[in-house]
Amino acid sequence: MTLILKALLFLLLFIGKECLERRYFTQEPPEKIPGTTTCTDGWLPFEGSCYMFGQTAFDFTEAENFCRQNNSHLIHVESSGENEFIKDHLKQLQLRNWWIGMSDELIEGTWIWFDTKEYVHFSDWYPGQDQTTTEDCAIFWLPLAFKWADYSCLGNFYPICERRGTVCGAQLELVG
Ligand SMILES: [Ca+2]
Ligand SMILES: [Ca+2]
Repeated sequence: MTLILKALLFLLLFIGKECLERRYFTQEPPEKIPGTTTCTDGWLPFEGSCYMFGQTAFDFTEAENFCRQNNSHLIHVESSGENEFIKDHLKQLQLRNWWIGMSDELIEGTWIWFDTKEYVHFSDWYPGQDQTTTEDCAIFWLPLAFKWADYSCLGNFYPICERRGTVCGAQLELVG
């Protein structure tokens, strides 16, 4: 295989079609490309992740399953930037409560991400809304401007699914 063919294969495998299209076939200035998150249709990009806002209400377990069927998980909110971005977006949607992918079912008051079992570090609880023994799941709570509240995992709310997006730019530097 010639060097050129190998280089082309590398580009397609490691950068992906969407990045190439953005890089070479759009009018966007090249300096805006690095770090841009690309998502498939219907998913909202933000800082390396893609989000999908479900249109059917589920209990917590069903909501997580819905996300898994869409190659994702219920949202992990890991920074104030991510939290504010999502809350701003929720204000533009139909007014609803939305699941966050965490639980304190195993140890009351200790919140972990449901799929990875890792500790939750960032939080945005409405005061007093994280310590209820009968409420082991959490939502963006509409009446409190989407601050977080614990709630029964059997509640019926809407899923926000999150998965990794394609971040264009970094790999291009290696080739170019
Ligand atoms: Ca996240
Ligand atoms: Ca609890």
